[in-house]
Amino acid sequence: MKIDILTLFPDFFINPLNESIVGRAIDKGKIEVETINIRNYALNKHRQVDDYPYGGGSGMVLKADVLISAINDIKKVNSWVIYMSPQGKVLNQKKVKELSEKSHLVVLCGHYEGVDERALTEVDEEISIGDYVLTGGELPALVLTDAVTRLIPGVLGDDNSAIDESFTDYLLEYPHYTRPAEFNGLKVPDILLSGHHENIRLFRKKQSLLRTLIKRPDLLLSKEFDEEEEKILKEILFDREYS
Ligand code: 4HQ
Repeated sequence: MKIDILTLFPDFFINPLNESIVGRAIDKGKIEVETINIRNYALNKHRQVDDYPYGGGSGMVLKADVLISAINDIKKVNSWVIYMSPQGKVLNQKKVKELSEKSHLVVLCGHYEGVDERALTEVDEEISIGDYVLTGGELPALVLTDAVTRLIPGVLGDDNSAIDESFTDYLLEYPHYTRPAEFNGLKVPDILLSGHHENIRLFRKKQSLLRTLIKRPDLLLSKEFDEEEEKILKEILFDREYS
């Protein structure tokens, strides 16, 4: 997987991409990330990338000719061009999975008031990271890069099935504990100390379902339940344990 990020602020990406899991994925060659300065594609002698909006108003608009020559220079036959924008579909784990299966992503980061609408003729998809307004598309591009990177085979572990997808998608994580077994009178649930792996797995799944029901019931609208999850939900609903 290669991710090309088109931005006016390439320096924005230096530290975040060299830290932790994404940094290691780049070092191990699992993913390649390149930042490309939009200004490299400025056409006129002033190296101008933006201009005043027709019709008036505040802020500057990134020029369509500059953006289109940048995108066309970078994109190949199998590229998927994304524009980070609050007008896009809000990113979720299903979309992240879909994007992680592409071979080349081109991510356009807008700034100021945004981009000349005509630049979107070269964009395959607009994606938002949430319903709030940022100063630019750089943080959204980093969010997308991070979420996609962890799904690339070999990034989190040797076996990507270790990230049990049907389980993790649209369910909150179960509670985690580490030593000591008792702290300020608060005990780690006995079952986690039992060594009974199947019971532990079911306990965690039930905790995930319960937490999602209570804290983020909206997530369950996007979720497909497997048989085991339906069984656990019935146990919860009827306060009963089936054997
Ligand atoms: N912006 N999700 C305005 C965002 C944003 C978001 C990016 C601000 C684009 C021009 N992008 N620029 N939320 O707020 O993706």
